[in-house]
Amino acid sequence: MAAAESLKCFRCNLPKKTKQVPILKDVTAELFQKELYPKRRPVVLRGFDIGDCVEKWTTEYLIANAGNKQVNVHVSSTHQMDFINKNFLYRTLPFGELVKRASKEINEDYFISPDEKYYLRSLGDDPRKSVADVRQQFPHLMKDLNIPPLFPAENFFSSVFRIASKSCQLWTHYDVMDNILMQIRGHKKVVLFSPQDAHFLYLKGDKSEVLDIDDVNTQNFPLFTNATRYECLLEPGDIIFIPALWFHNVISEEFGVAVNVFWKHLDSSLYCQKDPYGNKDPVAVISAFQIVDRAVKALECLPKEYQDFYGRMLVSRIEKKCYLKDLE
Ligand code: AKG
Repeated sequence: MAAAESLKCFRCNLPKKTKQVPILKDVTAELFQKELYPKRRPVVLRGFDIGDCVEKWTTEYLIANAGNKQVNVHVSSTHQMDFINKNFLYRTLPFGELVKRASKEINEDYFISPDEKYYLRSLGDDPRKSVADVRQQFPHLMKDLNIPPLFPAENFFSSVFRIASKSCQLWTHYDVMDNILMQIRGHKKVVLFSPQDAHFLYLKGDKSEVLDIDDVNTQNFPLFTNATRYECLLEPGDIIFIPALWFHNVISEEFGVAVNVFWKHLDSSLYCQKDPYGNKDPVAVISAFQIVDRAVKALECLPKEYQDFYGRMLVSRIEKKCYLKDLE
């Protein structure tokens, strides 16, 4: 009985619907651009030639070819990184030392504890001003990586190294630009949620407050189970296309090395111009948020039940005018 109850309990805090992200083999760049990209759905491309990195990038090779470069790393005592409550430290390490430590589960040299977890999202050389581009920052390694021509070269925004200890989990978030994530070493579980499910995800800015998406606290997050979960397991050599605004959460099943590339899908003028990380909402959205804040403030002079009623009217006005009608 106890076992049955715990099984029931385990099931009822998972999303009601889970779908697999399609894994397509031997898709050409032309087919991707013509047929898949316009659908704006996540898809895994398997068998695409991303270069020799998949065979060559052993820990020793990575250390030998980029060992001295200083990188800024997230270090955490737990595998589940939490940006909202910041349960990690930022520390600077030479790239080679990061690779050495992240590829092991227990380290002699550490900041918090021997089993601490490391996560690198590489930045530009001047993080406040310049955009990350692995081709400039790691030239000796990047001769082994082909960035596939899946988007117009002039729309390129940034390319970023993602290096993670085994079991490291990155919080659920969305990006404002289109993105391909190329998995080079290790397997990575990627879970995605559609932008249309944003209201089930308990957002703080671009991040979800729900950290443990595999065992959700339904008391704190009762609506989360209504979100449809899309998932896949990336193998070395796989590319996943993550369209802008699709939420994603990743878990590295082993020591993981990946590179992702962001590009602009909208006209350049629509993006925030001073945004080296490429994670600010489009300019029009920033002003829309300010207008909504003003609208909410304007209602504050009314009693609570009037605020509730007119708040709902505002929501349905936005729903009527902005929501897409023909959703799957
Ligand atoms: C992205 O591709 O935007 C990610 O957040 C990927 C994170 C990772 O692979 O570690």
